[in-house]
Amino acid sequence: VGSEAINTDIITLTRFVTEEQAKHKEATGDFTILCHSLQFAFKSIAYYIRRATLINLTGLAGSANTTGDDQKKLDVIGNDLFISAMKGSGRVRLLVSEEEEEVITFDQYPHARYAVACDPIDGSSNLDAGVSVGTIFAIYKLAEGAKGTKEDLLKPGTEMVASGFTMYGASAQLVITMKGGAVNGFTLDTSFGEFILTHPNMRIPKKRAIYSVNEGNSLYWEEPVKEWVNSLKYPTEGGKPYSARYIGSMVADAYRTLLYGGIFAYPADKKSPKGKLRILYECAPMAMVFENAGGLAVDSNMRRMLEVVPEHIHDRSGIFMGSEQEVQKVIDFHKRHQ
Ligand code: AHM
Ligand code: MG
Repeated sequence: VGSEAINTDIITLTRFVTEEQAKHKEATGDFTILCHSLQFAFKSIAYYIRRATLINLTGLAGSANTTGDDQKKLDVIGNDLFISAMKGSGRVRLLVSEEEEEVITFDQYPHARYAVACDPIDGSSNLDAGVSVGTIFAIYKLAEGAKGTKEDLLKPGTEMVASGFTMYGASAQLVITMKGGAVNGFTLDTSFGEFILTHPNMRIPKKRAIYSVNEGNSLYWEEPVKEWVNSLKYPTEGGKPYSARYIGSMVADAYRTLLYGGIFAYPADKKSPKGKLRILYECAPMAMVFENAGGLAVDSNMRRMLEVVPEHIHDRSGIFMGSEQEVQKVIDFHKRHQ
């Protein structure tokens, strides 16, 4: 290989965040440190997922989390790794995790300025089959004089300063975006132990004929949702029907949708009138990624997902997110029913 073929100017996540911070003269470096701890959580979770079948980490932990889901052993380990990384950063005051009923406060760091919401291992029902899962995170900056209680997190997604996810698939892919910024994708190079910028400025295609939804719930769907999905499957005037793709791990379905275009939906329905996915650590952070990549995200009332305010930390919502034109179709079907 000629030396010109080797990239010697590799952009790691740490370098990327450092360069971003340099653009803001008021920056203190706290966010860079927080990102460093986030990365460590992703790397260690990736490591245990990869080794799970070998070191007896498949199966249930024998407990259920706050929302009644059975916890997998890896749910517990992922949660512990994430909490410990956030605590260790010394920059996080508050942490909400899908696996913890109450908000966690790190009182040893009363001056820490960030609040984080996370789903440490989303899609964990897929774990034992070796299917991709992921970690989702949302980062909020506490207001000056904030009390450091859960009320500081019951805010609309528009208040987030950064969000993203890591998908543990054939490789670990980290997608991160900051308020008003671009979406950037990094791949974990396991030999370097570094996330490397491989997908700069990700833009979602404006449209694509792929839909991703658990159609097994269609019995419970509201009319507009039924009509919308039927229109994709039975197009008029000889159009081609859409392809269906549903992994059942939102992070993996979202990552594909971001790259290829299309739409991912988990609508509220007659059985789950508030939807299934949680606002703070599933819907809102994903919505920020999709919007910043040029897509759209709305709830089941066709409100902008980022403006939905959770009533409590584990509050749920319906969600439709993806390519602008695909989400617009859903909105149009709902308008006809008003
Ligand atoms: P989890 O947080 O308990 O893993 O649940 C969230 C997951 C999402 O990743 C996925 O999109 C959805 O639940 C799948 O739900 P269903 O099995 O109802 O289709
Ligand atoms: Mg989840």
